[in-house]
Amino acid sequence: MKLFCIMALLIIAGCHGQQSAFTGLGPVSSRITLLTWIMIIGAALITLLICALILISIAGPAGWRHKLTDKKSIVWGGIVFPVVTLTALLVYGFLILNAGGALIQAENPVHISVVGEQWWWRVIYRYDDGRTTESANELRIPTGRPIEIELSTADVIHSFWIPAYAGKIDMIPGRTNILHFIADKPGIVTGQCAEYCGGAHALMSFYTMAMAPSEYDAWLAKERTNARPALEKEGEQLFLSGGCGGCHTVRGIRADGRIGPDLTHVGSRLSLGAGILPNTAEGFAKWISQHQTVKPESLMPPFGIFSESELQSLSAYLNSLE
Ligand code: HEC
Ligand SMILES: [Cu+2]
Repeated sequence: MKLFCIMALLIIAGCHGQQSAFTGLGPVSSRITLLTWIMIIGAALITLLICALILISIAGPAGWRHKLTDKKSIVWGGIVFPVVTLTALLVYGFLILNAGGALIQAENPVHISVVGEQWWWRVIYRYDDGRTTESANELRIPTGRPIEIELSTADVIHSFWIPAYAGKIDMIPGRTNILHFIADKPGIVTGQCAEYCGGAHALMSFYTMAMAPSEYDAWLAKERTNARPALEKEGEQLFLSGGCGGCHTVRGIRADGRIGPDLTHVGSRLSLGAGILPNTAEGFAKWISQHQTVKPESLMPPFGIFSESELQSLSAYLNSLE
């Protein structure tokens, strides 16, 4: 019993905060939360009713017991009631599945594509003029506007889930799935890959930051620009000579690799390694020297080639890419 209580407490504690479907920060997730409550409370009431009926059938007065075996009771209680309840829930569930889509028709949505990669997220902001800007492991969105996210994958099946805003949708090879939602107010929440996708699946997280529309526009304008000229010349040199540019893009310098995350403005992001390390100079140093320990199986090759001071300047350079 004690163990059960502890487990239950742990599970309930997991429901709180940044990564919870009960937070309901937008109209889509609020509807999902309402459906969840209807299911939980409904299931509890029906369970109580069944328990009462069992008790009556065992120890109730003879008249009541007789009534229970009535053909009428069986047809109404055993067939009509479950069919009507389950059909109503099914229809309601379909309406909720469609809730995001209905929101979008009203207004011109913000277009973002997210590509699942083992084990990080490629995020592409799409503009009306057809141009794009790439980022990674973080989604920034304006509040109050419908968001349309195109979900695809570069390798295996992943599942994109921001519980505070919407239900999860799989990223399936060869397909593009669409997710719609709205963020009601500014704030930061986390999301997670929700489909086992290999070794570092549990370490495939990301942040979502909802911003006031004017702040978002200013941020996006900055995100579109090239990397600022390096203050850390030595760090930039190490980045280029270390071969980092073969896999990473830093717009504005000779680094246009497409295998790993775009690092043009990596210093302004909220985390490193898909939600694994803090975005600080120490975080960068730790990522470069120990990513195979903090994120085992990560597809970035180990780099043991840098001396301590080289590691410092390389990290300072990356941290300055705001
Ligand atoms: C063979 C390709 C490859 C090379 C070369 C490479 N990386 Fe990476 N890098 C990756 C991949 C893939 C990831 C994503 C790993 C993950 O999160 O699972 C990554 C992630 C990162 C991140 C975290 C980015 C983020 O958005 O969180 C940083 C910082 C980084 N690399 C820096 C470097 C530096 C510095 C070098 C050169 C010393 C380098 N990388 C060389 C493939 C590479
Ligand atoms: Cu996964």
